Formats: sequence, C-alpha cells, structure tokens
Amino acid sequence: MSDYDLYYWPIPFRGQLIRWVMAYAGATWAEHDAQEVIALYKDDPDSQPLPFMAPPLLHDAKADVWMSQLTAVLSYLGDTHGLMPISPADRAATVKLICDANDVLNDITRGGGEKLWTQAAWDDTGLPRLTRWMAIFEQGAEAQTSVLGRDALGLADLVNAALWHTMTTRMHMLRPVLDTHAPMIAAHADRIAALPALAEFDRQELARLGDVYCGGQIETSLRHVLNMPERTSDGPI
Ligand SMILES: N[C@@H](CCC(=O)N[C@@H](CS)C(=O)NCC(=O)O)C(=O)O
Repeated sequence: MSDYDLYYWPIPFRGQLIRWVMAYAGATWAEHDAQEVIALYKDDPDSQPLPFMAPPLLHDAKADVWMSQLTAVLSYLGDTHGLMPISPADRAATVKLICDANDVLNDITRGGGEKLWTQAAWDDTGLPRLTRWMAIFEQGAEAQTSVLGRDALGLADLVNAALWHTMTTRMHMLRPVLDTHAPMIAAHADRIAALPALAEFDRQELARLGDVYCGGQIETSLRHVLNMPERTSDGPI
C-alpha cells in the first residue's frame, strides 16, 4: 500500500507542488488516472470521501485522512513530514508563500483557463502580473522574516522551487524573465531542484508526462503568446 493516493490530472501544474513534497519526504503515492479523478470530482458532495470542488485531492492511506485545496494539502504534508516551521510567524509566512504560489498558478492560466491568452491580454496583464509576482517572491526572499534558504530545508523551500522550476523548465521562455526579475529565486529553485531525490523525480516526471505544463487549450494559448512550439507530449491531456 502506498502512503498516499493523489487524485490529480496527468499534468505538473498544481499537482507538482504536492508531488515534490512527497518525493522529497521519501513518501510513496499512487497516481490515480483521469477517469478516477473525474469520477470523484463529478460525484455528489454527499457521496465524495471529502466534499470538494476540484482536484488536487489527497488521501493519506494510513491515517485515512482526505484533503483538498492546495494550501491545506501542503500544510498537512508539511506537518506530517516535519517540514512545517514551529513558530506562528514562520508557519503563517509559509502558508502565505503557498497562497502566493497558488495565485501565480491561477494568474498564469487566467483563472484555470476561464479565458484563453491573447497577445494583448498577455502583454497588458499576463506578463506584468507575472513579473510583479516574481518581484514579490524576490523581495520576500530578501526579507529578514523569509522562510526560504534556512539551515533546515522546509516546506516553503520545496513549494518555491516546485513552482518556479516546473514553470520555467516546461515554459522555458519564462526562464530569462525569472532570471531578470527574481535572480535569487531562480538560484534558490535551481539549488533545491538539484537535490538528488528531486532531480531524479523531475527526470521521471518528464519521462512520464512529457513537456506538458498546465495542459488543455490554455497551455496552447500560453505557448502561442510566448512564441513557443506546440507541446510534443502525447499524454492524455
Ligand atoms: N482552490 C483550489 C483550486 C483547484 C483547481 O482549480 N483545480 C483545477 C486543476 S489545477 C481544476 O481541475 N479545476 C476544475 C474546476 O474548478 O472545476 C486549490 O487550490 O486546490
């Protein structure tokens, strides 16, 4: 039996933040396929194991705990695997970074693909908001209260690295943008991504999922405004 069951689409995106924490912690998990995800996601709230709106959904098999909402899932894993800081200020700073990361993901997909990117929308709001987010992460990392890069690696380090490494390797045209607007964040993400367990995991994920990032038409439109070729992955999304 695996330690966890992950119900998420076969794409990196939000799920990758969760996967990185589990991979770093040495936990095992079962990836449930899109049909199983859809079955739970479309089920009536009174039949769902935990009433939830949208994946990711995580099941801790031993404790029989179900959790949805990215921030709640990551906090749960952080506490379970000793990666969450202890002081209230550091815990809140970690949760704040996770919420910021989730907002970045929302922004870069125009609210989960509610609208597709046009060049005008990307130039007017997409890129300016993304570079502002990068500056926010960079300034946050420089602050005395930062929960990044401390002696003991913590949940914030993993979330920060999973967010920016995954985005700028799959959407590689964004790497120079990150280097320009958040060089410390880029270097931090590189350091964490080079840890043997995470480097090996990312290699396996590229083999499993190909070059897909957020999937669907929103990824096609994002690639278009970034002047990137169509994705080549032949996965289900
Ligand atoms: N607030 C939720 C958002 C979840 C979410 O938007 N999930 C996406 C995939 S990343 C989805 O499948 N959305 C479908 C829907 O909202 O119906 C979280 O942080 O987990």
